[in-house]
Parts: sequence; C-alpha cells; structure tokens
Amino acid sequence: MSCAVKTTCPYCGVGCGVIASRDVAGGVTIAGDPEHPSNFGRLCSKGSALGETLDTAGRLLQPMVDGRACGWEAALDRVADGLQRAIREHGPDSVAFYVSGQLLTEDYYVANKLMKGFIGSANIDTNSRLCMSSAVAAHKRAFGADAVPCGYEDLERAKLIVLAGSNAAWCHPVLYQRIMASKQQNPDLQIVTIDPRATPTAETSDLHLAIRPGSDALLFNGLLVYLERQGERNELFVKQATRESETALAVAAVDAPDIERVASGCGLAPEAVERFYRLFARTERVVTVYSQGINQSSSGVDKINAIINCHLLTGRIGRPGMGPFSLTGQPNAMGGREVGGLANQLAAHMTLDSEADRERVKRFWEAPAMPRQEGLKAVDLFDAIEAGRIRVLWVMATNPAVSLPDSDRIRRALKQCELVIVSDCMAATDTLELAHIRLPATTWGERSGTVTSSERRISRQRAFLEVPAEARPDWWIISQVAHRLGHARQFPYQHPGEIFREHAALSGLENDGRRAFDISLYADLSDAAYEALTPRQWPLTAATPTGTPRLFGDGEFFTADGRARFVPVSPAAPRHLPDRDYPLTLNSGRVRDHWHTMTRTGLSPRLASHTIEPYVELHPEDAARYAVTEGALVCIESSTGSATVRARVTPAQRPGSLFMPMHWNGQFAATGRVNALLPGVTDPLSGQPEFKQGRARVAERWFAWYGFLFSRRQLQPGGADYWARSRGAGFWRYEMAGDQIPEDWAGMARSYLCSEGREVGWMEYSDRAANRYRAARFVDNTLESCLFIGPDLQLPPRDWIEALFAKASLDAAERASLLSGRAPDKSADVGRIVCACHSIGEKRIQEGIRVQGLNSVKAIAEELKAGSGCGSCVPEIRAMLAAG
Ligand SMILES: Nc1nc2c(c(=O)[nH]1)N[C@H]1C(S)=C(S)[C@@H](COP(=O)(O)OP(=O)(O)OC[C@H]3O[C@@H](n4cnc5c(=O)[nH]c(N)nc54)[C@H](O)[C@@H]3O)O[C@H]1N2
Ligand SMILES: Nc1nc2c(c(=O)[nH]1)N[C@H]1C(S)=C(S)[C@@H](COP(=O)(O)OP(=O)(O)OC[C@H]3O[C@@H](n4cnc5c(=O)[nH]c(N)nc54)[C@H](O)[C@@H]3O)O[C@H]1N2
Ligand code: SF4
Ligand SMILES: [Mo]
Repeated sequence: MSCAVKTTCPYCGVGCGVIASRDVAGGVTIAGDPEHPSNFGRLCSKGSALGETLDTAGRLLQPMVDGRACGWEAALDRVADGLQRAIREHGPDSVAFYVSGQLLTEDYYVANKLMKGFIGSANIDTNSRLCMSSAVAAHKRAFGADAVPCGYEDLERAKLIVLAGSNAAWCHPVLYQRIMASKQQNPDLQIVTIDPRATPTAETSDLHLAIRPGSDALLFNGLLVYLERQGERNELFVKQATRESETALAVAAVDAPDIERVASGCGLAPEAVERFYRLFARTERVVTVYSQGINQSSSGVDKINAIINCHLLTGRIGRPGMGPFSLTGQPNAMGGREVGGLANQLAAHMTLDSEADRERVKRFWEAPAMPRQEGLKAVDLFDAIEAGRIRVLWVMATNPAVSLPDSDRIRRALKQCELVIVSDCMAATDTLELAHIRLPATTWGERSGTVTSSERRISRQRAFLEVPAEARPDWWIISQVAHRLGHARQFPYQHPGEIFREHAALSGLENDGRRAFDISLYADLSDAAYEALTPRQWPLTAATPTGTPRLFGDGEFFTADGRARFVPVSPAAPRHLPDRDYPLTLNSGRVRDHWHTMTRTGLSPRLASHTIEPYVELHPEDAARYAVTEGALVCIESSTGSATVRARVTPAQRPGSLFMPMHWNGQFAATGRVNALLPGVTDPLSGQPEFKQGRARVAERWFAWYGFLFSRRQLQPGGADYWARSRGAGFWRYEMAGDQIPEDWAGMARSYLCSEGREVGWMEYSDRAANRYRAARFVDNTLESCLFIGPDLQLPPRDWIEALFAKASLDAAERASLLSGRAPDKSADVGRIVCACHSIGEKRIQEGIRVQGLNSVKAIAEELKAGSGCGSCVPEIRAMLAAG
C-alpha cells in the first residue's frame, strides 16, 4: 500500500506541484504533479532529488538554550522573558524579527501580527528584502499596488520573451523548460537574454546582450526613446490609462538620445542594441521577465520602472502574452508580501502610513498597539543590532550570517546582540552557531500551509511525514510566545487553516476593490475545503471564484486616479565603481543544483556532484592579466573581506567581471562566502542590497600542499587552511590545501581517518622528499576512507575513487590503484557531473560528441541517457554541442 499526497516544491517561486508517495517501508517517492498548472508534471533537478533530503540526520530536534537541550516550556518562557524585558526597559523597537520567504503564509501572518499589532513595533523584516523589495517598490510606483500583471501562460503566448538579469535555465528551470517547449512548437518565438555573463540561459537564447554590469536602466531608457520615435506609442492607452509619459520620455532622452550612446554606455555593439530594439518594436506580444540581475542593485527600483515604462508606452500590459513579469525567487516570496512581512508594509496590502489602514487592521486584530512608522529594513536592522539599539533578535527560516552583505560584520553584530533566537529545522548553520536559543521547526514534508508562486497562484504544502522528535510548526512556536506575552485570546490557533481564513477575511475587509490582494473567497473556508484547496491565482473573490490569470485587462490600476504611472528614470552607475585597488566587478548568484546556503541540497549526492567547491569565474584576459590558472586556488579580496576559492577561467565571463556563487558557507568550506566580500550598499528606495556589482581583486594563492580526502563519515578537516566538503553517494568528499607541511603525514592522516578504536586495515604510501602521501583505510575489506596529498594541483582524478565506495569489497588491483594514485581503467574517469539524474560526466558527453558523433540533445539522451531525466542539464548539453 502506498499513500500519495499532493504538495508544492519548497524551492523556487515557480511553485511546482509535487506528489509525494510513501510506501509501507517508509520510503518516499517524489514525482511532478501532472495536474498542477505550474509544472504539469515536470520537476527540475532540485525538485526531483527532494527524496534524498528527507533524512532527519543533522536536524535540530530539541529546543536548546545556551547550548543545552531543554523542553519547549522552558525555551518558550526564555524567549518571552527576553522579549518582555527588552520591551519593558527599552521600548518595543528594541526587539526585531528577521523572517523569510520560505515560511508558509500562515507562519508569516502570525509573525507579522505579533510584531506589528501586539509588540507594537514594525521591526519585522525578511530575506525578501534581499530579493523582491525593489520589485515591490517599483510595482507600487507604477501600478499603485504590489501586483504582478502576468501569469506563466503569458510566456507561452508571447512572441518575444526578454529575460533581463535572469538565469531562468538554472533558477526557474521548469518555467524555462515551458518556454523552450513553447519555442519548439512556435519557432517564431524569440528570446533575448540580457546578462553580463553567457549563462546557460543566454547561450540558448536568440540574442544575448552581454551588458556592462549595472547599465540596464540606460538600455531600457534607450528602448523607450526608440519606441516613441518609431511611432509605437499606444496613443489611446497612454492617454486614458497612464500619466507622466512625457516627463519619462524627456528624462530618458537625456542619456539615451540614440542607439550609439546607449551601445557605448552599455558596452554593447550598436547592431545588437538595434536588433533588440527592432524586435521589441515590431512584436506586440512581448513579456519582459526580470530577476536579481535587475533587482539586486543600488538603483534596482528605477531599473524596473524603466522596464515597465516601455510596456506602458506600447500598452503591452494586461493582455494575453504581454507584460512586465517579475519572477519571485523563494517558494513564498509572494505570500510574504501578501501578509505584509516587510518592515514598510502592514498586512493584506495595507500600509503603515495610512491612518485608515492602521485603524482597520488594529480593529480586526483587536490589537493593543500599532506602529505609525516603518520598521528597519534588513541591512539597517543589523546596523541597529551592531549599534546596540536592537537587543533581542528572532530569526526564522533564513541564514543571515551567510546571505546578508558584509557578512563578517553581520556575524560581529550577532555576537554582540544580547539575545539571539533562531528557529530552524537544521542543527548546524552559520547563524545557529551564534544563537542563544535554538528552536526546532518542522520543515517541508512535515509542515502544512500555503505558498504563493510568481504568478500569484496559491498552492498547498501538505504534510506527508511524521513530525520528528520535538520539532514544531513555526506558526505554533510564534503563537506560544504570543500566549506568554499575554495574548492567548488573539492567537488561539490550533490548525493552519484557521490562520488562513483569518488572513483571507482581512484581505476582504472593507476592500472596495482598491486593494489588489483580495482572497475573500476563502474567508469562510471549511477545514475540509482548506485540505482540498486547489492551486488558483488571486484575486479570488465571489466575482472571481476560479481566480484571475491576468491583471489590468480593463486599463484600471490601483493608484488613486486609477491610472498607471510612468516613472522618469535617470540611470545611475553601481555605487562602487572598480578602482585601482579593486579593479574588478564582483557579481554573484546561483548554481543549478544548490539552494542558497545548502542546508538541504548539500545533503543530496546527486545535487552536490554538479558543483563540489566554491569557485570564481573570470575571463581568460583577466586570468592572463592577474596570472591566474584554471583550477588553481585564488584569493579574492575586497574592502570588507576575503575568500579563497577555485578559479574557473571561461570566456562566458565578461572581461573585468568576476562571478562567485552565493551558496558556500562555514558548514561547507573554510572561506567560500561571497558575502564576506560584498558591502551593505542598498537601493535608497527599496533597501535591497547591491549583490551583483561589488568590487574586488584576485590573486593566485599557493599552498605548501594540496590534497583530497574521501570518507564515509563526516569529518572536521583540521590542519587544512583551505577545505571544501561535498556529499557523494555513501561518502563525504573534502578538497583541501595547507600552508604548512605537517611534521608527520601519517599522524595527520590518522587524525582524520581513525576515530574509533576498532581494528582496521590501513595502507599508506609516502614519499617525504616529493611531499606525496597517500593512505587508505578499510573496514571489512570495504573502503572506509582515503587521503591523497601532493605538492601541487596535479592530483589524481577523483571519479574512479568515488566508484570504489560503491563496492562491497575491493580486489588487490583496486587496492593497489589507491596507493599508486592511478585508475586501473581510464574509462572510469567521467569528469565533472553534468546530468545529475543519471550521473553522466562532462568527459563522457564530450567523448560522445567527438568520438561517437552524437550531434543533438536527443542523440545524447538516447545513447548516453544524459538529459533524459529532469531536463535541467539540457542547456549545458546544448552549450557543449555548440562548442563541439
Ligand atoms: N538553482 C537555484 N535556483 C534558485 C535559487 C537557488 O538558490 N538555486 N534561488 C531562488 C531565489 S530566492 C531567487 S531570488 C532566484 C534568482 O534567480 P536569478 O535572478 O535568475 O539568479 P541569479 O543567479 O541571482 O542572478 C541572475 C543573473 O543576473 C546577472 N546579472 C548580474 N549583474 C547584472 C546586470 O548588471 N544586468 C543584468 N541584466 N544582469 C546581471 C547574473 O550574471 C546572473 O546570471 O532563483 C531562485 N531559484
Ligand atoms: N551575494 C549574494 N547574496 C545573496 C543573494 C545573491 O544573489 N548574492 N541572493 C539573496 C536572496 S535573493 C535570497 S532569497 C537570500 C536567501 O538566503 P537565506 O534565506 O539566508 O538562505 P537559505 O539557505 O534558504 O536559508 C533558509 C534557512 O531556513 C531553514 N529552514 C528550512 N525550512 C524551514 C522551516 O520550515 N522553518 C524554519 N524555521 N526554518 C526552515 C533552512 O535550514 C535554512 O537555514 O540570499 C540573498 N543573498
Ligand atoms: S522549478 Fe524546480 S525548484 Fe522550482 S519549484 Fe519547480 S521543481 Fe521546485
Ligand atoms: Mo531570493
């Protein structure tokens, strides 16, 4: 017997439907939900590997106070006491919550209600500040509300899709697959990608504009001017439905009078700019998608408005297949905006600066308090912690010690904070290490509630696993603290459905159509109907019971006069320009198979195999200029910190720019955090940090020894100055390097390899003069661990060693190969894993292309299986085919 539960993927904002089935033995099978309108059965590599991340090993399973496990009563009392004392002595603004777009709507609603209505401060901000806040601010300026006009269907109905600052092939893979499928059916569909890097998304587009970092506003201002000159203005729409077009056009023309000026400012060829402009001008059905390459900027709000201006001028909004489309990152980034989880929002799209809104929410909540002013935005909030103005901080479902800019400083702030409370499902994160109180939360598979995707679609996450040990849902934890603060009556929740109903009722309260977010249809939902809820797009009201696929079809916006606003935009350079000390632009972002700080994806051997180490990408010209070789370890330095990572030299990078992934942290590498290098510079309107345009320098870093270690147990690689750990199938892999040659290699090896007193087989090879050392340890003839050390980067390939861990026993040749450092059979070396579903390596695919003459994605899938699983690696395979 098996039991199947429909739920939603906990990763990106595409919001794919997942069917989780449990068999009697407790095993879980994960599949895409064919009926879910986000994915129609598809899942990307991360979604399909969810089953590998459900183990309770590594989980936080008991509340802990000052490093000691204790019961919930004691932990909750301590949280409430800490909050109460600070509020009594220093006022409500001396406490803060820092929450997350990975909370469920119900958790988020309760956290916001407690802080704003009952503690009486607006000091609740969220990691969505780092992600969506520029989009929120730009939408409000243009549309009068934080409302996303489009849906995924519009991407399929478009004739031109512009992807600005989005690496959708890796970051919104199922949506990208839908785009590619639609291109196959409709070869006329054109895709333009605007990104300084040649990402897998860019490489599979019809046109790639490798723009100068940070210059997008100029490009879109130029487009606005061009559209006007070409007579593409939608006269009727502009006249009836908008305001300020003339000012926006006049301001745009100052810096972008013609294509040549735009091209030189954006570092592009005039022909490429013209091709983009012409495509845009002549295609009625165009969707402009934007993501972090636009949002994460010190002028992100303006950039988004520059994009929206072009859609307003042409009236390409509110109709099928067209519109500006902000993709959300986290599974519930949109839900957080609905409940008002940002410090400058109230709840249900109401605002703190409106007396009427404050009064309405206060009355509805029966709240004793309500702040009149905005709270502190994430970066300012941590400044206030450092300055001692905030004394108690409660972090939920986010890892700020890694993900906030200037992260060394964030760590200092957390260290000196009087009381740090962290709710997380994992036991070890960089932020938890700095917490006084640790509260074990339930996580995906155990928790129940709702999330809202990029296209305003509300879907259910449903539990299908037992709750382990003392873990509890976030809404329960927050409500219990509210009880202890004296608010039991207003936080009576026993079930997330009750919270959802309350949230829905508030959204409809005295909402005469002026507030975009209205899900009043659900205000009286029964528990059974909440259980059975199917995915629908808000607004959801009595008039729109099946949902609203598209907004603004009637040309009515949410501003006081109902008209959309053009916003005049003067392009601004990134706040920090490269200078003599730090000549390179530092860009950062995501890899295909990891999620943020890797607390979940880092546990999956399949996902970890795609990228095993933190790295920096740089262009061959810069590699030559700064004497950096491919595969070397390099030190990246900035005005705020440094990191040591592996160098990847690639023409996909723009000369003058570096790219580092955001994922690595203290749990997975010694010094791989890109945010140690990025300063806390933000957009003055949204408070969103400029994560894409820091500045840095690079230099190769030489070590006295290099090595790697494979072990079935997780180890602490003490003695290594550089290390990075990754999960393999049945083992952990450590890449290492050290500044000092140890007195005794065998002693060092023993300290890593032998922890228990059992009798073990042990083999070693040592060449002291050449600084080469190899050791392997066997338990009952199976390989338990092995260590390889050498004086330079010329270490043996790792792939065949991985294969040895899958074997129940090793023969004499295999044992000997471990000590000689040579694979017994050359074909065992498959190279870096490209296809995570079938573990197919780069070298195997290259060989297929060159030797077997496989010349299409289809041929490779049929012959090698690579690309035939979830499809996330198809863009990379295409790029390999193109490279030949
Ligand atoms: N695999 C994976 N997928 C994810 C996530 C993950 O951690 N891993 N996280 C999710 C989350 S929360 C988010 S917010 C989304 C983010 O999704 P994306 O925004 O698509 O991802 P990023 O890699 O942050 O950045 C996108 C691109 O912006 C480019 N860029 C940098 N500077 C500029 C510039 O000046 N102009 C332009 N036009 N582009 C620029 C970068 O080179 C990068 O390729 O991904 C979501 N999906
Ligand atoms: N340099 C650079 N920095 C960036 C970015 C970038 O592009 N470049 N992107 C930014 C963006 S867009 C984002 S969204 C952030 C993301 O950054 P974070 O939010 O810091 O990253 P996560 O690893 O997703 O952290 C989520 C935490 O919640 C825990 N968790 C999971 N499920 C639950 C649950 O149900 N309850 C609780 N209480 N905890 C849970 C996880 O174990 C994990 O510790 O990073 C930002 N930082
Ligand atoms: S695209 Fe992938 S990560 Fe995003 S929701 Fe779908 S399966 Fe999950
Ligand atoms: Mo994000």
